[in-house]
Amino acid sequence: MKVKMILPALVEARGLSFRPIKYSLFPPLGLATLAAYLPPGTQVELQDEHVEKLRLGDEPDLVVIQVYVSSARRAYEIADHYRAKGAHVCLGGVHVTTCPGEAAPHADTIFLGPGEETWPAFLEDYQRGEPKPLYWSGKRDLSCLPLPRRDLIRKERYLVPNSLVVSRGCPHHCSFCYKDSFFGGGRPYYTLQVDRALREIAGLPGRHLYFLDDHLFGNPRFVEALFDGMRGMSRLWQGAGTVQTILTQPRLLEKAAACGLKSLFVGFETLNAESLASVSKTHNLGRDYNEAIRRLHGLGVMINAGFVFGMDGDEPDVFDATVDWAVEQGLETATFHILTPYPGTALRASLEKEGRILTNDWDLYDTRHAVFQPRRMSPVQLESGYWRAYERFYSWDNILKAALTKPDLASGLRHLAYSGAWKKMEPLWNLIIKTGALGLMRPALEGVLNGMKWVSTGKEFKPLPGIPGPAAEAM
Ligand code: B12
Ligand code: SF4
Repeated sequence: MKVKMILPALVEARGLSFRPIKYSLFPPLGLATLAAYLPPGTQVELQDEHVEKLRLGDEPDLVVIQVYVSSARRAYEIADHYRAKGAHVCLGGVHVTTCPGEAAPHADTIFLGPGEETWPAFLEDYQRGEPKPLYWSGKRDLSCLPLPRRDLIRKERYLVPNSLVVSRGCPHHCSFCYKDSFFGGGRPYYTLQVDRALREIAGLPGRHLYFLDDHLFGNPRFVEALFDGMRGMSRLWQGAGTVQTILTQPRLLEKAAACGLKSLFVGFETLNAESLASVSKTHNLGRDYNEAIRRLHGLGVMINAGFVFGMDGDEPDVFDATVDWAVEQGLETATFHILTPYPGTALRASLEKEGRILTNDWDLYDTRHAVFQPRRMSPVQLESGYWRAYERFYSWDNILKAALTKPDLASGLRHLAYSGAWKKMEPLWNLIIKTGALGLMRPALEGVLNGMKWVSTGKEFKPLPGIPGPAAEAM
């Protein structure tokens, strides 16, 4: 059996605002996970259109396509192409789960929800010659999860090939998030077994890891055991957590830093309490954001702050106010989004009820476009404010100002290097990607994360004076 697995590129990939480095960060982990269930002897190829040109002249028996909202159009194009050639086409992923009626005409089989249960069930049916048109994941269990087929990933095309997930979903229920629509009708949050997670980590080469879990700290018992197991593995890692965890789980945070946490994505979303309440982000309400930042910085952990613009409490001054605060706080990087009512979310249901959805063109659902009518500004103000926020936050003036908030030279330099490299070296990144030398940049990334220290001697490594940081054994 010949199987072709495809992550189609989003429309932006062919546009002027495309940033190749953003799409050369992580490999298609979901597809690599599904590939691990294929029977021995299967001929399988995995292609990610963000980093390579698709070869569409082949004749696979089975085609597996992962569909995100902003790549749906392209995914359907590819699906139609292979169906016309007689392949059995399977579509799955977040967008298929939330818009099954739209996806079904382009597929022989669609999959709703995570694939760990439905995909092996389909494979059995397919091999018996009785594949069904739809599979829905009700049981959610990762106890038999095989290791992803990383051998199918072209590692040289990614800056961070060591991405992994040790849980699925999230215990919270923010109204704009994909989570409730994707995991609806079953367990909304569950984890791997600690031993299995540690086995996967131990098998990853190099030092750097990136946990793509929505909320790595969602199950404190699980994650504490994971961090204990990671101590002494000499890892440097990044991941995502909530303000609530940072403020209420100090021990967990210290353990995270002790086993190599270097930078955390934190969903601050907004400084405006009315806005937080309007999207049911209740676990952020009333929290002292400044204190959360002090704690992370105190442990030597850099922050990638997530902000969303366009919520109901937002006025036109929200962009400048957010950026000014982020710079004052010395946040290293920030990711701004325009609030986007993805299909299947509670946010979309309420905006639809109020007649505020402006377009259903999924190409524009990329968090860069205003696809709904904001309450206290115009869509044009929302889009231009979003771009201004990026421009201002990543101006050299503000990068420097934020770096100067750091208590010592080394962490100031780390801030400059990390922030500058991410947004100010675009042409250089493009060149590096074109020449296929992305892998060579990994030691540089590790060095910057590690406080501008490029050469480490494993357990003997001592933190530079003045850098508060993890225990030496974990560096
Ligand atoms: C890493 C990531 C990225 C990375 C790269 C993704 C990649 N190379 O795969 C980058 C940074 C490039 C990125 C970009 C964007 N992302 Co993104 N991203 C993620 C993130 C955090 C993790 C994805 C992941 O690896 N999950 C782990 C693996 C194991 O799970 P999985 O990929 O979902 O695969 C499982 C199932 O979906 C299913 N499955 C998937 N496909 C198929 C196919 C078949 C046949 C079957 C049976 C099953 C199946 O089985 C897999 C195993 O269970 C998710 C959030 C999340 N937790 O999913 C958001 C998420 C996917 N991103 C999202 C969005 C909106 C975007 C952007 C549009 C936004 C932006 N401005 O950045 C862009 C564009 C994406 C695009 N290409 O169209 C949304 C998608 C919403 C939607 N309704 O589609 C998500 C859900 C987050 C959110 N904001 O709500 N993203
Ligand atoms: S905390 Fe994050 S992942 Fe969890 S529901 Fe809210 S937005 Fe989604």
